[in-house]
Amino acid sequence: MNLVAAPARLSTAEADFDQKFQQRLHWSAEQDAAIEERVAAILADVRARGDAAVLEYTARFDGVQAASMGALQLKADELAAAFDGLPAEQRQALQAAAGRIRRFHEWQKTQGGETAMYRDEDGTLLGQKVTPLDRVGIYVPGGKAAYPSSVLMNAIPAHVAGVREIIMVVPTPARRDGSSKDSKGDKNPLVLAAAHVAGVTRAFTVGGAQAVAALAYGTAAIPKVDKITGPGNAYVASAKKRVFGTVGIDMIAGPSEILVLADGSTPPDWVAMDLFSQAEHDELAQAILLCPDADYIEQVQAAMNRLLPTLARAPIIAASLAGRGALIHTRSMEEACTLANRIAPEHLEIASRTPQRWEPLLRHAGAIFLGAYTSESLGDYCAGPNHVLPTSGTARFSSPLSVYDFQKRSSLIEVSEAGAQQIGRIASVLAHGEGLQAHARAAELRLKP
Ligand code: HSO
Ligand code: ZN
Repeated sequence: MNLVAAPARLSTAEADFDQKFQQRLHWSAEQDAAIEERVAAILADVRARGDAAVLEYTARFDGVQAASMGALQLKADELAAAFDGLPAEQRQALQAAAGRIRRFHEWQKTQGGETAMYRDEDGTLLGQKVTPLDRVGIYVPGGKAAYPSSVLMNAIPAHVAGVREIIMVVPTPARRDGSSKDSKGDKNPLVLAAAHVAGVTRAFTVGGAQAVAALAYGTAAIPKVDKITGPGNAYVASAKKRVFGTVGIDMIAGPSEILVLADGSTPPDWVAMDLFSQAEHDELAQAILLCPDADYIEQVQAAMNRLLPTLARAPIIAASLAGRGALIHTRSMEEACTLANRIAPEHLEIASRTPQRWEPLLRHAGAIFLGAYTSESLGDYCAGPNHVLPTSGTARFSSPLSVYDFQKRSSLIEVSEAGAQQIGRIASVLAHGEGLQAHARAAELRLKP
C-alpha cells in the first residue's frame, strides 16, 4: 500500500468538473442478495424459536458458548463495575462528555419536545401530547467500530426523552486463541462503562441479525422493544430494514463524511487533520475540501503529506483519500457553498474568519461546525449535539438523532359546545360528500336545533 495523501485535485473552472465531481460523490449501499437471504432466515428462526436460536447463532458467529441467555446478560451492577474499573482519567472524560451531551438534549427537549396546546375562538382545545417510548434497543457494534461515544449518543437522548427501559445489545466475540474464558466473550470495558454513565438499563452480549430479531420480536430473555437505534454492519443494517414496521428504527448510516469549506484563514495543519479525522474511520469515508484560494489548497496538501505518516491509521486514511477524497478549487466562497449544498454532507466545517457570513447560505448538512476552533472531532465526542447524523446526501431530508426520535406525539382535541356547532356543520357537509352517513349524523346530533 502506497501511503500518500492523494485526494483528487479538482477545479470548478475545468470543463469536465461536473462529471469528475459526480464520480467522486457516488456511493450506494450495496444490496447483497446473499446477505439479504441469510438475514431473512435468521429473523424467521429467532421469531419462531426465540432464545434457543439466539444462543445457537451466538455460538456459531461469535464463538461464544452459553448454556442459557442468563449467561449473556449484563445487569446494571455489572455495567457499574466496568465503570468503576476504569482509570480515573477515562471515568472523568466519560462523565464530562455525558454531562455536555445530556445538557444539549435536555435543552433540545424544551424546543418542541413537550406537550402543548391552545384554545381557539370557540373555546375548543387543540394540541399535542408528547410521550416517551416505553422501551428501546440500542445496537452497539463489537467489531472495528465499537465506539463508547456512540453508546452515549444513542442512550442519552433516550434517557432524556424519558424512556424507561434502554436495552443494549453488543456482540462480544470469543478470542480465536480461546484465551477469553468468560462465557460472555471479549468485552470492551469502555463500552460497558459508557452504558452505565448513559443510563442503559440492561445489556446482552449478543449481536448481528439475531440480536436485532430478538429486540424486534422479543424472546423469553430479551424483551421486545419499540424502536431500535444504533449502527451496525451489513447484516445489522439489513435486519433493521426488515424489522422496520414491527418496530421503529433510526436510520441506516453510510460511511462518515466531512466537508471543509475554507477561506484560507485556518492553519492548514488543523484542516488537514480534520479531513484525516473522518477519513480514518473507514476506507469508504469521504473527506472533501472546498476553497477559493489555490495557494491555501497547496498548503493543506503539504500538511497532509507531512502529517499522514505520523498516524497509526495512515493506511485507512490513504485509501479513503485516494478513493473518495477531493481538494476542490472553487471560484468563490459563494460557489463553494452551492457545491456544499449539492453534496449535503454529514459534517460541514466552515473554516473561516467569518463563518456567520456563510452559514445562512448552507441548507443541507447533518451538522455545521463554525469557525477555526470548532474541530468536527469535538462534535464526535463531547460538544453536546448528537454525532449520529444523516449521511450519503440524506441530510437533504433527514436530521440528527435526537430526543424527538425517542418520543411520539398524540393529538389532543377537546371540542366545546360552541365549537361543536361550528365544526359540526363543516364535518357534516364533508361527510355527506364522502357518502359516509354515520359520520355526518355523529356531527349533526351535536348541533343545536
Ligand atoms: N464521526 C463518527 C462518530 C465517531 N467519531 C465516533 C469518533 N467516534 C460519526 O460520523
Ligand atoms: Zn468521527
